[in-house]
Amino acid sequence: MSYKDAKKKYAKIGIDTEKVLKDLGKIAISLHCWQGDDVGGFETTGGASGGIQTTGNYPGKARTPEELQKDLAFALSLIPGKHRVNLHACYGIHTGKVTDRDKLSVENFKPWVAWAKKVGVKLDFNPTFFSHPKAADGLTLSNPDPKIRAFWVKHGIQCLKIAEYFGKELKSPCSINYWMPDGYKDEPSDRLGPRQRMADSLDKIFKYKYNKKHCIPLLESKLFGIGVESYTVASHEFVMGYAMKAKILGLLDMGHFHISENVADKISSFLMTFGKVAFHISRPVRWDSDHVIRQNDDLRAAAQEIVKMGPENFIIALDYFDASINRVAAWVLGMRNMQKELLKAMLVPWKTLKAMQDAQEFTAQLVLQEEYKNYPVEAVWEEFCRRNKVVADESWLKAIQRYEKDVLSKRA
Ligand code: RNT
Ligand code: ZN
Repeated sequence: MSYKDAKKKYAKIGIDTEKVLKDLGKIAISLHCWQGDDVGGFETTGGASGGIQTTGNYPGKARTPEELQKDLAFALSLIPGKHRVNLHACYGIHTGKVTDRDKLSVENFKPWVAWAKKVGVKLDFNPTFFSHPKAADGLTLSNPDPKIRAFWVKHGIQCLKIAEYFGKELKSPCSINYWMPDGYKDEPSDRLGPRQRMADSLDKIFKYKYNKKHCIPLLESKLFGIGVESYTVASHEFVMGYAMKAKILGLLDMGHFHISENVADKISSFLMTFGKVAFHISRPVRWDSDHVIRQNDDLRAAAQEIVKMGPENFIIALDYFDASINRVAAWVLGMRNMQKELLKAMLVPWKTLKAMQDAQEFTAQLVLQEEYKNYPVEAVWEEFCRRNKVVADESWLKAIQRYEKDVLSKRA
């Protein structure tokens, strides 16, 4: 079906596809740098710790800041719209000796800002509370050793300064996400103490008077990690409570709940509590929380909630890592999948369906919810890509394969 015909068909159910195209173009998604090198970073050569793991050994992983930046820019060229790039503190750039985490500063991130300006993206940030000797026992901000806690508190504060710098330089508030892997493999005897220490450390970090115009702190919860199966300090309840009290935003990661929980259902409550919702788009598969996202029911449900509650009220970031496939393809596919689900959700007449719910017309509601799934989304997607000068169909894979041959395969 042509875009013109699709436009007419959607108009009949009260949807203005021109407005949809404009609105979709306004949604900036934060692309996670860590898919490009298996959460490696530029400090050590070891893999990630803290209960997260990237499996696979696909050739072509980015080994230097230049390679990562090149891959990111190439991925962005295959994704419609303007987006953001999400950095982790372990991606700081060091000349000579590596600056330790408690001393990281804007100096380590100046080249990233220069790159972001050149490519035309905004930046988001994450302190890195893992892959470090002082996180070797799996405890950072909740560590029983006050010296180790103090080290990580300093890291948390330095990162706030870096986030402020990103926001100010790039003229767009930088969201800075705090995720601490702290937890225990086996049943702890004390569940309260670590949480009290964690809260105390966070208090110390957020005592730093960061400029709210330039950075937005987020706090991410988790259920369990690999090797941290029995107890996570920053659990969902901990995060909800702490974030509310500290007046920062809680972050929902789609991979951090029991497999049968409906994460999309949590969004409306989060919005009521915080006024804004920070979201990590991911896909849990059994005990891995971070597979490449697919256009599945979970993603659809999340996108629908985002659209219904106003995308401007959301901070959307991707979070997964797969080293078993082409890493650049993993980025592009995830971004396009997210955009496609947002588009599908925008092409549903929610006003009509909500009215049916309130009038208790459940038969009509069910029938239409299903029938609308087969409306000509594809024609609108093609138009969106055409206007953004990227290919709409799967031929972007050819570009990836060429890049793999010309660039990635040469990285021994
Ligand atoms: C881990 C969290 C966290 C990380 C990144 C690398 O389970 O989801 O967001 O994936 O910070
Ligand atoms: Zn996450």
